Amino acid sequence: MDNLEQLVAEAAAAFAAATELARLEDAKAAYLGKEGALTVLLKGLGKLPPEERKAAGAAINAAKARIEALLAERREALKAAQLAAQLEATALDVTLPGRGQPAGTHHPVMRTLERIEALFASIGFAVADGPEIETDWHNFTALNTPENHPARSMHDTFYLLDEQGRVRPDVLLRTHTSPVQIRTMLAHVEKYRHLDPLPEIRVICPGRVYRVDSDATHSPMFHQVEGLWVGENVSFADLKGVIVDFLRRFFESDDLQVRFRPSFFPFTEPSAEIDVAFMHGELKGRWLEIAGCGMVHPNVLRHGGIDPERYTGFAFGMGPDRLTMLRYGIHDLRLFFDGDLRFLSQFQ
Ligand code: 2NL
Repeated sequence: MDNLEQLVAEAAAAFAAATELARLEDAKAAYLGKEGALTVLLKGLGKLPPEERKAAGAAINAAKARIEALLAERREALKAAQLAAQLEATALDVTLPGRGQPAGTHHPVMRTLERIEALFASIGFAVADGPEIETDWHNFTALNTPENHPARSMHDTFYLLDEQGRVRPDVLLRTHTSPVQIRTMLAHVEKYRHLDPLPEIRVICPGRVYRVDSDATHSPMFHQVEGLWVGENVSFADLKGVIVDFLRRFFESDDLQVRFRPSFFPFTEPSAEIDVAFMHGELKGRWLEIAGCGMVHPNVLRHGGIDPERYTGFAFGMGPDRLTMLRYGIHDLRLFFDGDLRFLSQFQ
């Protein structure tokens, strides 16, 4: 019987030493399995003298029951520990404050565009947009650009490829937003063909444009805003009034000096470059080129379906990227397009 006490103590120690359920089942086999110590003892009962069998059988079964109880107890303890560890590993503290979703903000160039749109809206301009992939006709031909003009070369303009990877000479990424104004004129004359005279066109066209050019002050994609006013008696004096008023309001400076310098564009005649001189701040007293403008060339009006003998118009184009750089004192254009939040989040 001391042997049985010893066996129970051994089993208790073996079960306690098992720290995983699988090891515990291994330990069980040594005592309760087919070849286990207790099974062997029970099988051996038959060899005992009959008068000893009953007592020995009872003692072995009592020991077996104790071992089974120890096993069950250890099994429950290990299961509970395993569950506790699993819960701990996957614990989720639902009382922690959320990480939150930062609200985001408008891109500085978009803020400039919205400002420009609001100022022109206040004097009766609509906003129009159109495709960034354009035809050669809308982007160049309709704008009176000569066939051999350098802007039409692959050095300056991104052309699209056909299925065989060959350059398509007739489809390109627009190099300015002027094609939107061509489309606006064509749609306008179609819509109001029953009206005489035609209602005036007053529209600005903001959007992305593309040129083969890349350095600190040029990006292959940049923004442009063009404006167009067409009517029966639209003059260069109207052009000057609209532009000067716009620039003074845009830069919030009533004494902003504005200068119109003769220039050339294929799509306007006469044409002018617009310079401004700031009277305050970092740029005080310096003339800076800010936009181009002119009276719409008769050929361009004609391509827009408008009779240049009856109607005149002025147009202008400016670069909101550059205007944004001036407004915020930024010296590298690429910062606008790198998508670096350390830069962009400064414009809240
Ligand atoms: C510049 C110069 C300019 C225009 C754009 C235009 C559009 C039509 C007809 C005539 Cl549909 N002209 N646009 C005219 C003069 C200048 O842009 O320096 N842009 C950044």
